[in-house]
Amino acid sequence: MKSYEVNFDGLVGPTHNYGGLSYGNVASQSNSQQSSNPKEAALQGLAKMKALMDMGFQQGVLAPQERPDVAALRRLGFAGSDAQVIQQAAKEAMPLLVASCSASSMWVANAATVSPSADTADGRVHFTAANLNCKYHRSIEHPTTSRVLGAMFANQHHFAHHAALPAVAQFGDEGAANHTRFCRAYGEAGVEFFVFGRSAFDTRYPAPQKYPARQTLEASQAVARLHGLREEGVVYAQQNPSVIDQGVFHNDVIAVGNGEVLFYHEDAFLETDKMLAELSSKLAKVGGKFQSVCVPRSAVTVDDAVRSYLFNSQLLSRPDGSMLLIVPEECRSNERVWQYLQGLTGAGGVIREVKVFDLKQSMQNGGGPACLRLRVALNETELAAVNPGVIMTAPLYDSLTQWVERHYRDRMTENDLADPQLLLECRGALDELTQILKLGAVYPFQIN
Ligand code: SUG
Repeated sequence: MKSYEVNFDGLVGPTHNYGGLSYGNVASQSNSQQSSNPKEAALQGLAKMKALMDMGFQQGVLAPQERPDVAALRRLGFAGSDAQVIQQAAKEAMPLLVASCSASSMWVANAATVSPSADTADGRVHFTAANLNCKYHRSIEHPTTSRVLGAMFANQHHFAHHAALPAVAQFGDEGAANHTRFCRAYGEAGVEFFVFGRSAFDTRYPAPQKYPARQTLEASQAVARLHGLREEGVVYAQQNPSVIDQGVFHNDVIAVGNGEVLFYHEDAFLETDKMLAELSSKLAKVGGKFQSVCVPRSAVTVDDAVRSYLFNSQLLSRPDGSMLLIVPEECRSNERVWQYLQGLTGAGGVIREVKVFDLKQSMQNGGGPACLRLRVALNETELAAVNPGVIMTAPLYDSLTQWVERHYRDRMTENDLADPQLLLECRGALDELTQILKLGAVYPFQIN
């Protein structure tokens, strides 16, 4: 049976702004308070989806969330009508209003961890929504994420959904940003690679000193258990704490894998050789031949990687078995990174081509091409069981582009977030979106 990797990209929400909310994420902190352009952000994301679809890749779309999240503000004690809640928060606790307005659900690599049916004990595709417990503005995403994923992958015969892990730092879970799957073919059993930043219960593991390690070993292990993965099909590795302290807040900022290939920076992991050997032997047991492409620090420094997002690229398999790397424009403007990429694609190795996309609006908050997509490996039958409303087609691209043009503002600052009119605009837009994507009622304002 045919199988595919389907990339579901997060559609940027109408409140996209630079709130400076993510300590440890260099771009988020350094662009704090700048004015953003939500319309441009959404169109840049849609252009990437369309381009990948046009190249023949399977592409889907994941809906944004209701923001401002008035219900979250009410839980923090703000009261009255919706407009009063927003106004009171703006007056008394602007950072909380900003957090409740973040469009951060667009980085859907953090929405969930997904295990394909070939890896799981019950033969279904398993999803665990990520609790994103490290940052308040992200921790409020998972209930809606679960409803949206449930509406997209609604067939219980093929899809199993797990609620987010307990919402405490010891089970901090950032979803697929710290998870990669290696396989010979998408429909065959593979090896799932979980990368954690620290252990919450075992003090023998080192931890970063400056910035938080968002993903714990115990969270990764819980996800593997929930999904029914075999021990022989799982590898755990620790991120190098010193790269977290240099701004690598997720592993997908320093490594990306696809098929049988891991593309990573020399400084990305602890005990790299042991980890590579384990990946290689476990993949061999399921018929795969592991290949690693290490980028040496002498060619690209960790700082270059953080600034350019070289590794936050999408590594995609082409029909001839070679691979294509989708990188952000920032890779072309970094001389060392661009030179490295020229050498890489010219060397006759597996990574043969690089395509550049302008994702500046997202990049300025620390989200590159890979952050914007959730990968779901599906066989033909499973793909047919996905809600067809969320699969990208030329007409859907047109509808979504027109929808963005109709509803999105082209400038957003902190003052705009305090405007109660914004809430009404967003709800109107999202109500229409759920019809376009055939999701049914998924937002709090549609349910309560
Ligand atoms: O969680 N930025 C996101 C970026 C997530 C990138 N995702 C992956 N690497 N997979 C984060 O730090 C910034 C929001 C703000 O500051 O307005 C933010 O949430």
